[in-house]
Amino acid sequence: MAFFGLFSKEKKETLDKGLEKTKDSFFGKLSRSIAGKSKVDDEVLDDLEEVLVSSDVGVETTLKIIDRIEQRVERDKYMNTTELNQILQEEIAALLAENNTTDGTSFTVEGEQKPYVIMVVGVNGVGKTTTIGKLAHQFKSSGLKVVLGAADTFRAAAVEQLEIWGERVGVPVVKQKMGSDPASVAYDTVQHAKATGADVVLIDTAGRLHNKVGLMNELTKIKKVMQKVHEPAPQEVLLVLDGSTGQNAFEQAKQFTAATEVTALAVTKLDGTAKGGVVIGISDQFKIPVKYIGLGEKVTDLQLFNKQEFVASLFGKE
Ligand SMILES: Nc1nc2c(ncn2[C@@H]2O[C@H](COP(=O)(O)OP(=O)(O)O)[C@@H](O)[C@H]2O)c(=O)[nH]1
Ligand SMILES: [Mg+2]
Repeated sequence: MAFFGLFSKEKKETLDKGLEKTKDSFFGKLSRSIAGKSKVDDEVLDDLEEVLVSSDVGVETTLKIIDRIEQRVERDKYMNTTELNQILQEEIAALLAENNTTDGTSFTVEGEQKPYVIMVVGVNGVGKTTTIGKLAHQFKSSGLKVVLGAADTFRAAAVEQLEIWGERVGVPVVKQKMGSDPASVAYDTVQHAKATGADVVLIDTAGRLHNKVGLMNELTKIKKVMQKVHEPAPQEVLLVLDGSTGQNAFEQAKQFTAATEVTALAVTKLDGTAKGGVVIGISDQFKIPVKYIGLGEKVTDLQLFNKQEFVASLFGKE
């Protein structure tokens, strides 16, 4: 399929498999709601609206999609319900394309700003450490020298978990003992990266959103301290969101982007959930690009988010 270009067969299979539950749930609801109806009329559009909202696409994005389809029905006069899938796919793809963000491209980590520091933030359990491990693997595989910083110092297990990823992927992990100052760990990590000529630094952080001011202060402090060793750091602040929490992920994105400057988003755990529609809403509603999607627990289960591939997979025939 020419559309997928260099998108490998294996990656497409991971994406298709990861989105299976979302797809089954969405099209199950959709076909039930249009059963017995031949024409796309107001009633069908009302039902479609409900299907989209209940699939975690989000109210605002749903309204935009319905509006587009209404305009098309207006233009084309008569629209058969059998055409609805195709039209829905086209309109969702067109809507997402309007959001002018880079698509399916990685961070540009090469160049003078070495090391390229990516600070990873998000609440506990969303998949930060796992995403860091997967990212480290991708960067290393592309020939870059990577260092990880264990700045989630609140739980002993957090440091250990990052070390396990470091060993698995074959990249060094800079750490201190549990309970030490996260900013100090971040400082050491960037310093280590500079001394060893590393290209990429990934900083793991603790996420305690229940204290917004505290979190904001802590993230600001980590940034400032890193800047003492390396002025452009952090070049990216990657917010990780758990896609399986649906609208909750949306809320977290709102709160975090209000609390600190976020430059990119990763939406994890899309496998095993029917709430994958949330990626459509997040991608539409936030100016910050969704860079990565998590589709499983394996090291290879992290993909660059490509809107067109995502929509094509969601609507793809089995
Ligand atoms: N199925 C699935 N599980 C994931 C994914 N990303 C992370 N996880 C799991 O989610 C749990 C929490 O991840 P972790 O990286 O520890 O989250 P953190 O607290 O934000 O660092 C772990 O059991 C991970 O294996 C994903 O894309 N898919
Ligand atoms: Mg962690």
